[in-house]
Amino acid sequence: MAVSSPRPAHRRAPRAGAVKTGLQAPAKRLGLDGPEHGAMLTANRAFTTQAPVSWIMENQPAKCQNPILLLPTVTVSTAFAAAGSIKPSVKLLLNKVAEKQDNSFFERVSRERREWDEKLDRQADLSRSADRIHPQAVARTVGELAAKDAIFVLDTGLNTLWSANYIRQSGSQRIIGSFNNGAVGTAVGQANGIQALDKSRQVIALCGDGGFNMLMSEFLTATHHKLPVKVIVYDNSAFGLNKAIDFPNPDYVGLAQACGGHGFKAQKPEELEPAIREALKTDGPAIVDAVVIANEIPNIPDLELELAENYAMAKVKEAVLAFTGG
Ligand SMILES: Cc1ncc(C[n+]2csc(CCOP(=O)(O)OP(=O)(O)O)c2C)c(N)n1
Ligand SMILES: [Mg+2]
Repeated sequence: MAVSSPRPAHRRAPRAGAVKTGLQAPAKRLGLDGPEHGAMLTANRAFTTQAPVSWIMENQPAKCQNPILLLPTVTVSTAFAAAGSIKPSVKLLLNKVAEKQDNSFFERVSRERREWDEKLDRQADLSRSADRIHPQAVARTVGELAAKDAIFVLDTGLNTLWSANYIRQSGSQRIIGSFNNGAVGTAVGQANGIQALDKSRQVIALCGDGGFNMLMSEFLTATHHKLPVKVIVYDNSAFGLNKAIDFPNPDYVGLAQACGGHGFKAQKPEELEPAIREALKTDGPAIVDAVVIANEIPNIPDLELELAENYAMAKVKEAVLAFTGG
C-alpha cells in the first residue's frame, strides 16, 4: 500500500507484507498520533517513523543499537496498536537490553514523586485558611466527590493549573480540555457535547469566571436540552492568568436558577464541600460558585527572574490602582 506523499526512506511506511506483525502500512498519513507510528530513541540517535517499531527492529537492526526507550504512540485506535505493534516490539526490545541492577534512578524518581504529591496535598488542604478558599482545595474536593468514571472538562486560565494538578484522577475518569488551542470559554460547550453523547456519565466542567462569563449561554443550552452537566466556577473576579484584569461577576446562583438549573455558592472553607456535594447530587444542570483567593501563585517548574519581576510589577500596579482608584 502506497503512502500518499513522498517521504525520506527511513520515514516511509513498509510495503504491505513486509510487516511481520501482520499489520498493513497505513494507506495514508495518519498524523503523528496514528496507530502505527512509533518513536524510538537509541543511544546515539533519535528518529520517528511511520513503520511499526517491531518492523524496524526486525528489518533495520542497525537503527536499533542500544535501544534505551521505546515510545509507541497509542492515542488513536489503541487496541489496534497494542495488538499488532506494542507487544512484539516490547518483546523484541527486552531481548536486546541487559537487566540493570542499579535502581537509583527509579528510587530518585519515586521519592520526588512522593514529595510532589505531599506538596500538592499541603497546598490543597482546605484548612490552610480559616476564612477563605484556596483554589487548589476546590479542584481536590471536586476530584474526591466526583463519580469514579466522571469526565472533567477543563477551561483555560489559572483554573487549568488548579484542576490539572489537584484533581487526583482515578483510572477510569477522563480529563478533556482545549489544551492545544488554549481557548478560554470552551469548557461548558464541550461538557454539553459530551453529556449529550452519554447521559449516564457524570460530566463536570471546571471554569474560570472569565471563561464561564464569555460563553455563559452554554448553561442555558444545558438546561434547554436537559443535560445534567455540573459547572464549577473558580470565582476570583479576574482573568487570573492574564495580567490580573479584574471584573465584577453576576450572581451565579441566581443565574443558574434563571436558566432553569440549580446554583450553589461557597465563600468560606466549610461551605465548599456541601456546595459541591449538593451540586453533584442534583438531577439537572448545576453551577457551583466557588469564591477563591485571587492571588494564589501556581507551581511553576522553573521560576525565571523575569517572570517573578513581571508578577511583582503587576501586583504593585494593582495596589497603586486600588489606592488611587485609577
Ligand atoms: C478565547 C480566548 N480569549 C482570551 C484568551 C487569553 N486568556 C488566556 S487565560 C485568560 C484568563 C482567563 O480568565 P478566567 O477564565 O477567569 O480564568 P483564571 O485565569 O482566572 O482562572 C485569558 C483571557 C484565550 N486564551 N482565549
Ligand atoms: Mg478568573
